[in-house]
Amino acid sequence: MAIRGDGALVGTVAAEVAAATAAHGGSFSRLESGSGVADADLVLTIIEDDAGPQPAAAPAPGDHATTDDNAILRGGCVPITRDGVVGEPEAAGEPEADESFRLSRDDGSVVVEAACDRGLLYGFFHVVRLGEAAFSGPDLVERHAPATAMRMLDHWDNVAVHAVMGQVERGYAGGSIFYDDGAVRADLSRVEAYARLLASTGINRVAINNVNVHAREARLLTDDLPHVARIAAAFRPWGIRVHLSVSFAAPMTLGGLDTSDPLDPAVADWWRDAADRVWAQIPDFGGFVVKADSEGQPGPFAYGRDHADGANMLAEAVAPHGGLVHWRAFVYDHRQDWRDRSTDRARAAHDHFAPLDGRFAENVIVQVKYGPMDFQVREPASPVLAAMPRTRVALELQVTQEYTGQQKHAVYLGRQWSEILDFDFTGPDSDGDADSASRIPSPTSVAGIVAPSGGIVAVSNVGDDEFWTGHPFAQANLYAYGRLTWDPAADAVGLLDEWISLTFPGAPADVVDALHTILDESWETYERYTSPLGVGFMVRPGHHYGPDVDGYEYTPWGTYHFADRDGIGVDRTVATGTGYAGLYPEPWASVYESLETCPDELLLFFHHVPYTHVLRSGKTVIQHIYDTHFEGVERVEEFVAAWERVLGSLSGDAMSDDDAARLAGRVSERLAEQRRSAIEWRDQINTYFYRKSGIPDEQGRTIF
Ligand code: GCW
Repeated sequence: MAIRGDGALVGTVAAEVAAATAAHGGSFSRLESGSGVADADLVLTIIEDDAGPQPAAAPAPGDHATTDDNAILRGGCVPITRDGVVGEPEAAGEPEADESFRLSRDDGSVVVEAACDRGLLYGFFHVVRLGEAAFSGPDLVERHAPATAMRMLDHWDNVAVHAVMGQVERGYAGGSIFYDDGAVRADLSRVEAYARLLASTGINRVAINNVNVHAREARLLTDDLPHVARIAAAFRPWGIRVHLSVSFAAPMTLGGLDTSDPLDPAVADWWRDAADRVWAQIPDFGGFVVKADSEGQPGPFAYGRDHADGANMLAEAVAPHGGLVHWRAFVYDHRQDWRDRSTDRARAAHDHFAPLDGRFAENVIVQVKYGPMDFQVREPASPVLAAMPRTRVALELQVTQEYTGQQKHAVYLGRQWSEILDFDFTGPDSDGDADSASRIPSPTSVAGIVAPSGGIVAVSNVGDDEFWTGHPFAQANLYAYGRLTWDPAADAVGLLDEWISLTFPGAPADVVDALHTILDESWETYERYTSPLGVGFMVRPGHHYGPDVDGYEYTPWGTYHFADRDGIGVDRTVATGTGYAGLYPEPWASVYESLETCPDELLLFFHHVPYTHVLRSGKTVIQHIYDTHFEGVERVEEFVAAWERVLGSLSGDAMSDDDAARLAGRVSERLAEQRRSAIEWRDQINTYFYRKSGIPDEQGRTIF
């Protein structure tokens, strides 16, 4: 193998290759730039030619596997040194535009070429992912580029253990990899390993602290900067920039001012100084993430200002450094009166943000949860994503399984994310559908809207757990998330295949089959045994695990199902309900408005119907509830059986007996809990609706 080129990340690739050849044999040479490219099975090289740097057409988003394109890639390459010093772009174009690489195979030898060191890193991981397959097959030339430059993970990690939320808010994988006992960890080796694994999936930005910024965490912005710089240094060799969540009240709580009014010049000065200090220590720092006027976090409302006022003031402070402000659209009234039927939480983000379209600065990204409520197993795509054409918007997903089984249940979310990314605002059968051959998302799909704009963000599911993610299979979610940010058109089950073959290399076919049996439709399975037909919640208040049908029904959180003896669901129609359905462009507004055309899986999100209402599937709502809840548990029983059948096949070439035993133990324990919990869900939901409706199950199964 041979590597040629300069740039900090070329060093990273060289170290990887050196370690690989030391472990597995083969030779490795590091070539001087300017030297000829050696004759080797694998050559990884930064493009060099006599013409010097040339601006070239940046590859199209999602450009992938084109065999007829020999164009040399040369976009805007912004070198970052080992210390994070950001150089001048070598060529015109957006900083970071060029993460692309070209892969060619000629008679079994592979050459990876990239204009920038980041591209070389991704090309290297691409070859690793392909394994032997990279070197076999017909000659080819492929160009690969990420669909979006913004591929981010947010951590909801607290520095100090929070009395209610713990070390990691909604974390189900042990403690934080960054913080322990009130301080940034001295040993960041776990963070280094994390950076490497994230880079291998395509992630290039990470926010390292909870969006709920408490007093201790606020100080990451000031006293702790040297420690944040250490974390940034751990991520840097892997092409990942670090961001911080900040408190809008910081000028008061940290700066001693008597206001945080975004239009007060002293406040703006304070933020400018704060930003200057951050970038002085971390020259490639990414920017700030802000949860403002949401669930008790401070924000501009206190001063009669709006979200654009707040975000733009911060944007101005970070702009001289090329920084970004991720401003979250998760804003709603969490102190609503359940008696007030006119307030609909689903409307809130749209009501707050859509009118502000066009007012946000260029370096503000409005970060929008995928659905209008809160990371439920099933929600319609948020209409906010389509409502702000003059604003940079990012899609926010949740890899941590807050409402989807908390990493106790095996729930592979890749399919949910694919469905959201593919959702086309111009309609189900529109001409704008993604062209699967070119893998370019339709510009009117969620992926097509966010890719050239604010990109994709998700809440991480990682902690200091020995399997990283609590449930070992939850690693598949982290993997698929990263890969989907790079290529939103990737097939979700195909990504599972990748994850399985990389995680269990050489695993026997029965193990691979068992993993597919468990994971392929695990999202739909979870949906079957939990809240039905898009109605959402029905979880235990506070920790959000396990069934509690009325747990949130009379609370201030705005998450109601309105079940009574006659029917269930939320009337969000324009005709008789909250009007939410009308926030979608046509044809969706009409599709959702009408009982005849509303998709079954979202029926109770949009409509209040009698239990005897007949779904498009031909079943009544009540019978659907019974059937899906019995089926859901039956499927989990199949998961358990599938796993038990392969327990003896786990250890082998790639896994020691010890590792196999630990894996088997953890997965078996989690599957047992999933089974117990699914039964609990089934029985509570079925019993609740049987008691409400008085309508028996057609099949006479046990309901209590
Ligand atoms: O889903 C809710 C969670 C909160 C979280 C909030 C948010 C960080 O229950 O724990 O707070 O969303 O997204 O801000």
